[in-house]
Amino acid sequence: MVDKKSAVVPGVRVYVQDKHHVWRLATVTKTNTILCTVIVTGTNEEREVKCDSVLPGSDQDLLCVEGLTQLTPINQASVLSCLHARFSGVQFYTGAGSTVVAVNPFQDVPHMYTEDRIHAYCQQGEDSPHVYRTAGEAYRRVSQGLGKVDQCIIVSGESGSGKTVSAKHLLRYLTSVSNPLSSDDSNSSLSSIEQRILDSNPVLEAFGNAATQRNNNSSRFGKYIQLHFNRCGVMQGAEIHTYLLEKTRVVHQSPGESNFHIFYQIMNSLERGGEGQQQEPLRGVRRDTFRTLPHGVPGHTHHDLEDTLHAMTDMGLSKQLQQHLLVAILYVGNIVISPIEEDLCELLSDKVSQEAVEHSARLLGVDQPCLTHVLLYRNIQSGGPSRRSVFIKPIPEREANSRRDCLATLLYSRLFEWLVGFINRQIKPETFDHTLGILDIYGFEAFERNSLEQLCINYANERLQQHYVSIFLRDLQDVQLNRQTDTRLLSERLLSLSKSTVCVKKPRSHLRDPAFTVEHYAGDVTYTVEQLSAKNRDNIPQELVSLLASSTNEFVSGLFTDFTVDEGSGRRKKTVLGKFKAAMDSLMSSLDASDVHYIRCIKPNRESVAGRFDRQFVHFQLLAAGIIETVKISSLGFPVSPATSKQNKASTDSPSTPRRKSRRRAGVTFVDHTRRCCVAVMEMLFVDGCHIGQFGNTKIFMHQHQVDRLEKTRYDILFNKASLIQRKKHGCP
Ligand code: AOV
Ligand code: MG
Repeated sequence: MVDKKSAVVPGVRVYVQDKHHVWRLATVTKTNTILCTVIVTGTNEEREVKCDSVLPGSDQDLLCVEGLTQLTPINQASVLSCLHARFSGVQFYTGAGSTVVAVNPFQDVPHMYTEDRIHAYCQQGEDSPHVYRTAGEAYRRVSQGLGKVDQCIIVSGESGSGKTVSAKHLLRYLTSVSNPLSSDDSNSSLSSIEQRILDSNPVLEAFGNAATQRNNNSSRFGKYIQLHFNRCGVMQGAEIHTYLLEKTRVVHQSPGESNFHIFYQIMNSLERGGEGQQQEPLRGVRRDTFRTLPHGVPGHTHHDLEDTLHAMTDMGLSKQLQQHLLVAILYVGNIVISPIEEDLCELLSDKVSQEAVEHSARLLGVDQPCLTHVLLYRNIQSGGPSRRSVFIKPIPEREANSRRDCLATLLYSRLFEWLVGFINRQIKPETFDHTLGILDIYGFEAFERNSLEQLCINYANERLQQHYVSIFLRDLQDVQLNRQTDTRLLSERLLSLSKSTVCVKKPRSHLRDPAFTVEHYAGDVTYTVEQLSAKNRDNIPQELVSLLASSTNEFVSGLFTDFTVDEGSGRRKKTVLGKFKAAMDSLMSSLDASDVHYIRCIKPNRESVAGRFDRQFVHFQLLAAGIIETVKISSLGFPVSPATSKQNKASTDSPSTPRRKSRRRAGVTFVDHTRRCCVAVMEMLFVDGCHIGQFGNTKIFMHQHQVDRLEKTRYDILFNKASLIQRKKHGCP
């Protein structure tokens, strides 16, 4: 793997493959053309390895390298070892060109997220890798009208890698810096908008997150929050877009997993004598009253509900409404259907099931016999539109069970949609100029049994990965103009990472059901076919919707008055996957119209514990995500960022033609003059003697870290003066 065999000579440091450590640093002691003998660093262990199996080693103190592009050499072993060294040194963020690699610490590191740190990044020129640096850079561009102006920060990584926590820190930074004056006037309406945006987080997390095998607080929906700014960079509000809530979790959880947090929070509160506990439908209810609440979430207490309710109250949400509806959903889950004969069934006559239908009907504001009827019978329409008649037909047990589950999931998903709409009405501004989006979507998942939910989640991750790769491929084309390097290999490798292959394989022995396997960029996933197409069709019986729309509970009926069931069939029917794909298309268009910044989250171990860096596991994530290739591309030189608009080009291009002409007339070759200025600036800034970049006719080609430093210096000089002038000019406070 070392490019030239001659490089493997005695005394040279190399990385050798290792079963446990993946790569280990070693020093070559002897060599012939095929084999070499090495001593593994830090041990006396001598090994004989093939010369073409080693990678060039690093002599650097890897902990000191803040940016992976500064590594010499850059390869999978040095990147892995650098992240490992930094993790051991409690440095969880590392730069990778304009991307920040965030390794999940799995422990509280409060010193990393203090107000002082925010201040340091915002005002004092701190630029070590951090989510604050990324947020600061995106904010700088949106507030100064640079690049494509609209910005987006994509937080990606596998389940449990730290995306949601990172997104929260990004949001906190942005709400804090976008309106520094609001802290002087806590009663200003602007500060309350920022508070409401922050409050939306615990509320949506309570309703949309759950404990899975991978993550105790796993996001079960995708979230794209677009912060809205005026031209001065003052936050005006925000809009939240959500993607496909995993609604089936309301009625079914895989072994070891839980229902959505909000249910446990309510149960914790009621069990401790919380509000509502004395009133009839809620009297005496406990978590174990309900079939769909398998077990509690470790680490969650009734304080969580207090937090959620506090945030809900702040936003003007009535807690009573949700509490009753949520308990109704749980009671629906307790209804048991029992077969009478092949095509006929009834509600089980035991106490639990009878109470369940009674309480759910009452809490939902519908007639109990009507509720029972829609669960056990279906309407069949016949005749043309003018002479339509309706027949009532009993349904088999399996279908009745699906109807019961559909009732619960429909209620929950409508409630969630309503909640998002409510929050948006609270935070959406009337006018704004630019947006800065934060995308926190569910991470890649591969369980024992995977169904439509995982297919959608993994499809979303594929699309994001393709987007990431396409940006770097675009960059690579620019680099090709600049350098004669082995960019073909890099682009081939990147392209291979953005393609997934569907191959239908035989079901594995322990899976009795038919299955197919998709070779995703982040690994193979086998999806069971059972229920997949039913879930994809997502048929919602009209009778259920009509019943709920006629509820005497205004909140419940309000959820369904404008709700229309998609009655299309065959090709006309919009499937879940079809709708999800359309949502992803629209998201990608929004990303294409923005400058994109990346936070790539890495999970250091599968057990989610502090202090453990599983090199194999991290190595796999680095390779799958294409991080090594993108670090190499960033290290090859420019570009600064994917943006290509005029303003952005101005930072790397030399002056425009008309100005050049007028200077020529004055007898000065402007190009030369500009060149000298540029060289002087570069020499002044990069006194450490490192390479100052390549000068072309109209462009300077720079290393990413040089660009970062230039941008930072420019920002530091301009920030205070320019933003003050700009604010005054636009009449901003
Ligand atoms: P995810 O968003 O990437 O998973 P989370 O952001 O929920 O992952 O992180 C999982 C857990 O890791 C959190 O609950 C924290 O305990 C811990 N953690 C993450 N980031 C930090 C940090 N910066 N400092 C301390 N602890 C952290 V998923 O939603 O499952 O894809 O779909
Ligand atoms: Mg998450």
